[in-house]
Amino acid sequence: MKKTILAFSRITPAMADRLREHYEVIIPSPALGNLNTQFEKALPEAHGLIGAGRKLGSKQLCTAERLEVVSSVSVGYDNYDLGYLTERGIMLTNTPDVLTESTADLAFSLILGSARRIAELDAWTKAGNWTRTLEAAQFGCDVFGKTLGIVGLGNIGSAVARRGRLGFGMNILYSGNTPKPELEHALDARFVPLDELLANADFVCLVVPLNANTRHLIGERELQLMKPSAILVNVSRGPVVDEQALIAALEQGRIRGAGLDVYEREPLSASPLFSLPNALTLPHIGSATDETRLAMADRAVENMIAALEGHRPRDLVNPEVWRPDGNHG
Ligand code: 8YV
Repeated sequence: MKKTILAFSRITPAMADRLREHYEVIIPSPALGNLNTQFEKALPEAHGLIGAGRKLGSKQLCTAERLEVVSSVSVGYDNYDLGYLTERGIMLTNTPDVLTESTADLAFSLILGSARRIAELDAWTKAGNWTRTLEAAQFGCDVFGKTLGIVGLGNIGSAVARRGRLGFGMNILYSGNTPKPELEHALDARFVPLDELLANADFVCLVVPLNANTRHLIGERELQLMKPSAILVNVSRGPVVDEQALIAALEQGRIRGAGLDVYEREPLSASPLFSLPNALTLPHIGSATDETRLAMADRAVENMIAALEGHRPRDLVNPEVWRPDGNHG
């Protein structure tokens, strides 16, 4: 009998077709009624779950008795209760590497977009305001040659550092768990404590995973440490920043601006951020390019097939559950 895969968010038709070559595939659809009800009804049948952007832990998965693998179409896996999955011997896979460059591109878009006030001035031009000379109060700030502080020098952080150093002649500071001597050598990057980074960077770019240590890593105290001329960029996860504290800092002009792709609650609606001209707000699009989403989809499907066929998936987040005899579930 074919194994069953249940999608817990939209998956592309190409992903569905590839999975259907081997498995029964259930994709909840708005045309068939409530999505949650469809998901919950199908859960006890599912050997594999695939998707992104949904919290999955003991509460959601207690009826998923046959579950062998959760294949997440994302690099971050803060939505999943890793301890619970591991305890149950359920594999969790993600899609690292393939979104590194597009997310670093987006971080740089936010750096440049905030520094040069791109969205604000685009709206100004389109509103027909360009009948008079731009005022000095509308000027941006330089990026070239400034100091870029990267919080979390993993794959994405390193890709941001490369852009900053090689493309924009920036001085690179970074903080995190461990120094990366190879990058220090290649990019002249300097490993410093977070407080030192905050006090010296013109741009602070957050690229850490969300976990108990990084939740509200940037709060009122940290924002106070930043230069009034500095810009905060977040392409990691919203809860890494205390959003209320950030809004207060932006309202009071305690920092120059913020370029945000992620928020404490997503999707973001009716936020004070919307009326702040010094906040650039994007709808979580770090990996949202045609090429990257395709690559993420392929990787997630490959991980799923490997796991269900008894091969070790390439991107296994919890290797301790791997049993070479393929005796999962
Ligand atoms: C994903 C992300 O695109 O990969 C991640 O961790 O944050 C995003 O780039 C999103 O989770 C939807 O797949």
